[in-house]
Amino acid sequence: QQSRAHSVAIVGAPFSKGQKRRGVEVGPKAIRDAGLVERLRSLENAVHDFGDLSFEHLEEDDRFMNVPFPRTVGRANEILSEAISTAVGAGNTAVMLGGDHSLAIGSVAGHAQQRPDLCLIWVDAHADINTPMTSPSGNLHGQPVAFMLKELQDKMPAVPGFSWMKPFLSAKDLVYIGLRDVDPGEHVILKNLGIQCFSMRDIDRMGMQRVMEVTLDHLLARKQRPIHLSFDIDAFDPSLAPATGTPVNGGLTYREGIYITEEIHNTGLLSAMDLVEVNPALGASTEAVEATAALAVDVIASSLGQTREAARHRTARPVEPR
Ligand code: Z70
Ligand code: MN
Ligand code: MN
Ligand code: MN
Repeated sequence: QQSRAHSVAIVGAPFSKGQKRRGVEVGPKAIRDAGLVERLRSLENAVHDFGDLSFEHLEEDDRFMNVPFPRTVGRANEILSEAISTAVGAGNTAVMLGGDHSLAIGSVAGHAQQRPDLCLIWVDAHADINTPMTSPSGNLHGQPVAFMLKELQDKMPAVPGFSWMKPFLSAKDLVYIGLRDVDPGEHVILKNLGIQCFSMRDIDRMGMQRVMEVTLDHLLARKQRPIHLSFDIDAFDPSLAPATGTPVNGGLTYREGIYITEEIHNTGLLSAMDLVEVNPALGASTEAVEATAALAVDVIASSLGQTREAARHRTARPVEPR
């Protein structure tokens, strides 16, 4: 099944209210401008570009605890969840282009509506599992996983804007890769719930090949099921992905990042993915922004069948021996 073409739906989510820096709402445009659609088509995928969603700006949206714009973020995620649910329900592999990582709430929730048995691979420098009580910043892009987990239900207050959703994911169905900036409250949650995490230190010790073996075994050994990949570009080292809001030194190499996505593609189970936190306003130069967006395209293409072993051609066929 490795060579079968996929039907891919691209959903742009130009949204930034899950954090405080402007510019990440231009991420979808930067990733498209870097040639995403053409690249995916060159891999023999049927590509349906749903365009960019338009999100409402809510005038009345007071802080909840220390969380800014809760209703605006909640409503954007509700809209996104419907788009992803529709895209997956129509038989596509959904690709959500962020936007900040708060959008994973809607993306994974919409995916789970169609595929309740999904599992989640979260590639990020950060765990994004703060609750409004543990969050040092209040920013919702540092909290999306807490909204998803059933085990955190009694630790989560009723954040305005999120009454459309219920927690739907079990802690055992989640694996983190690339962590290196975890808040104290997050660390307590990860330990208490026994979540499978591979920090950059673990990657240094084990190597990425073993990390992916254990990851896929953890999630799939009992039964094959759909994978949601939520990929924060800041998982990469800032030298590779400078145009992002919260760069943290000591990140993934290009080869480690692409190995993750190749292994996920090879399962044949990727059902939806996010590529978030590309912020074109934060690169030091045009080149820095373009390099970050090009890396995002490589991550998505590799998740959807681009290999380092052999290029694919859309029309050319192997020459028949005479
Ligand atoms: C911090 C917080 C975060 C991304 C920063 C940072 C979270 N743990 N996530 N950049 N993508 O504010 O909760
Ligand atoms: Mn394939
Ligand atoms: Mn993140
Ligand atoms: Mn991050």
